[in-house]
Amino acid sequence: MERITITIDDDLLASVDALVNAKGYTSRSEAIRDLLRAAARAEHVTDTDTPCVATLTYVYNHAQRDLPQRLADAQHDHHDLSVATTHVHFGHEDCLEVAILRGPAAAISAHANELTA
Ligand code: NI
Repeated sequence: MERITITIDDDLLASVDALVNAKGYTSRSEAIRDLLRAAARAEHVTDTDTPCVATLTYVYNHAQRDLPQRLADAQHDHHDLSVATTHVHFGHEDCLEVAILRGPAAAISAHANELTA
């Protein structure tokens, strides 16, 4: 194992310490190693054609011009990835949707990025 030095601002360091306490890590190093492993794993998985299932949850304002139509168009363009979508009228203008997706990891990741952009 190598020792490295990183520079981090006070607010972010406070978040790391809160995480250490909440999850019971024995040190900041252990918490940061875990976070880096998870990030590396996620990056690796989304870069492949590994078959996967995913849920994507997002909230949007249905009164925003073109947005509901653009979302529906994106979903129809990738109907092959879509298992089901649940729509909840979350407020007077806000809608919450949970999309259940299935397909190659890279395609799902790209579609999720498109939906949430
Ligand atoms: Ni709605």
